[in-house]
Amino acid sequence: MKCSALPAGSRPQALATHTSMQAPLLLRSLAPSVPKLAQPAGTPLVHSSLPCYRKSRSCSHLASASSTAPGSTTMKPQPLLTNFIQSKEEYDALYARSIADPASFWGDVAEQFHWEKKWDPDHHSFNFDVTKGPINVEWFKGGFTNICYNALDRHVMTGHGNQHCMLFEGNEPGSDGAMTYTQVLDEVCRLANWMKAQGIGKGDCVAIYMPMVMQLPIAMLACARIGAVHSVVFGGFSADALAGRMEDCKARVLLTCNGGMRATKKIELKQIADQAIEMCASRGHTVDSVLVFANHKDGVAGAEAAGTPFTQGRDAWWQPTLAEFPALCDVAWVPAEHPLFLLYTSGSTGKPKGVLHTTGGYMVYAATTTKHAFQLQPGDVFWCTADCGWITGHSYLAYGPLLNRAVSVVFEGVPTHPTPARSWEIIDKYQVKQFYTAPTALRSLMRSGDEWLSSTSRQSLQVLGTVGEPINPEAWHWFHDLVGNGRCPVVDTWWQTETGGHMILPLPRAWPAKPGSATLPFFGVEPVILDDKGVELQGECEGLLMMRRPWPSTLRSVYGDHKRYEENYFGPYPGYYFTGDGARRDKDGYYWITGRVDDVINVSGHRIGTAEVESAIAAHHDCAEAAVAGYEHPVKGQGIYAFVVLKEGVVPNDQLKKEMWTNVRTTIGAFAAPDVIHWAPGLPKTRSGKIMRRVLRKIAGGQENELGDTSTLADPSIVRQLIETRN
Ligand code: 6R9
Repeated sequence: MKCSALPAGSRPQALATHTSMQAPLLLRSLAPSVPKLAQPAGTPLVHSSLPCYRKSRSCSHLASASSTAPGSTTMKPQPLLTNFIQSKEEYDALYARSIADPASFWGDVAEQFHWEKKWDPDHHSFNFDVTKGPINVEWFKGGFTNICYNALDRHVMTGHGNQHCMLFEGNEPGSDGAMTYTQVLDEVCRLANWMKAQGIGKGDCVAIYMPMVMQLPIAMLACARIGAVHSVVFGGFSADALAGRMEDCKARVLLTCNGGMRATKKIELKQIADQAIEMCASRGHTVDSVLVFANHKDGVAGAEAAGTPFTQGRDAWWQPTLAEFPALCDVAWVPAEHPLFLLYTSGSTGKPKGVLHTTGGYMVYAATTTKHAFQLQPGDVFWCTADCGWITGHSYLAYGPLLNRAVSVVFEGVPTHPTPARSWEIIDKYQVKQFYTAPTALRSLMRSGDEWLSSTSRQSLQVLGTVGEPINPEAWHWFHDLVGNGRCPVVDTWWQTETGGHMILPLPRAWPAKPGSATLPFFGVEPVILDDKGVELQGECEGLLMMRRPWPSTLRSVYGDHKRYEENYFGPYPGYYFTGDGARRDKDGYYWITGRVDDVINVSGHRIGTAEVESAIAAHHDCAEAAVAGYEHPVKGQGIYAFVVLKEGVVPNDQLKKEMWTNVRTTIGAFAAPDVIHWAPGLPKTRSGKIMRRVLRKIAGGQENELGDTSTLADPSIVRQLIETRN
């Protein structure tokens, strides 16, 4: 990995001037315009004139970053949550404070970060009740900061530039690399400067479509550095899905890659990206600039020789292009509520929603949960196996670990390649202390046999974590007893794209776990269980999981559709955020997530809306109607079961099945392809024409004895026909 820095003292090259600055995009309107920072007499803003990074190398600026914030002349409160939680009693006391006075609680936690300007004393406000006006959430009002500065510059400035920031493990054993904090900062600055040269500024949206290489978190950080808003699209999404997302957020710049290997499969990302750009163009949206990282052992030459498509004038190769840009770039100080990123996620209806997170609250919450969930200390080697295309990769591979000055492992491959011992070998190779993965991955490794663990020690491990779906007790025990040799707590973290960070989880060694339960809420999180009439249940109970108040990384909007945000999350039960999950609370107050209560399927920890799969199948000319349900799957958690009604006269056959299956792969991505296609004579509908999904779920799961009342169906006989035609 070549990441040379400019020699100390050398002058940054002049940046290209932008004669063609684009008109401000919509996102800009979400953020208040940046006022000139008030500068109280006698407290000079150290970072106001020179590029921050350049200063970061100057010894005269090694003073504590936060001491430069205006207002810091007064006595500083003691930062909160700097030490790990030792006991349930300690947690109880802090939790009570976080609920009684959230503004002062999170204000004290936020003291650990650099704020170019401190937040106002009354920085927090919210409304969760649609009947009382627009839904809004605000944290750290009045404060200005930058998450990239906090994740990188802050550590370089305090003398940790030579510490590893990321360790890269390629698809094939032996292909690896590493970057220090200084090297990452250099690369981030070069990329930020390139984006500025494309006219990208505060509030502009940049699309990122890359495999798991270090340049993916780098791309996210570079956007954040200049106040641009990133929208990472998972590399497993199809051209259609990428196009829809780029169009929705009006991304003019795409950061991508020639491709890569996943196990033995070649992924041609650039080809897919090109198709997506064409689709956008045909619908009137132009992507002007594409930066292509050459992910090949022979760099650009190798990627070119492998036939990567390239459009002159629009495309540029990452490595040679960025080498021309300076490794110094000013930080854009943004208001705490400035948009940081969009991440599209599936809901129960309509197209995927662009979940919007903002800067200050997300930063404080992602960093604090990372630290306490995993007892993470600076310099720890932390491995989160999630892809940055999902929220887990955002919060716990990129931002959370780097904000804590950890060493984050970036793994391009899959845990079963070349053998199911790969994860354990990587843990030993890098002496990983915290390992965070998904139950589906554990189940698949468990099935491969315990013998794959025997050649590794995994002695470095201290904390194990899971996310994405409920973990079955068997997998929990396998993880705890075998992978962690019974030494490491297992942290089952329940949270969502919308929550930005962990919500319910056991803090390691602070209270006893119960396999399958995420246990207790994190600080500031107030879960409520409602019955379906909206009545709050107390004590031991089961019902709908809601949140009574915001936490700092609450989603702030659905991009471009605040109404949908209000209706979706706050409409069903005014006064609460609706998670879409069901939960049970036991006698100890522990929460047990029972799964989605809406039409979202969770396949291998990936959320897929039934509506999205249905519309991809229904796009086939021979399909009259389709309905999709989830069913229990031994490895994936849930599988996708599609009931398909063919048009009159069409004879069902395997070729048709294949075509419909392919439709889903090309519209959404391979991970959403149905496991079962059932040729259905009809669908169970009420007299008002609503599909009775409860019945379909039971049939898909083979639970025909638990169908419940079907008397309200327009044609109750359809149920028997469906059971008979199931193969
Ligand atoms: C982080 C993430 C969110 C949905 C969520 C729930 C399920 C996540 C879980 C869990 C039980 C856990 N989920 N973690 N269910 N136990 N520890 O996965 O975000 O992709 O938005 O999915 O995943 O159903 O509502 P996202």
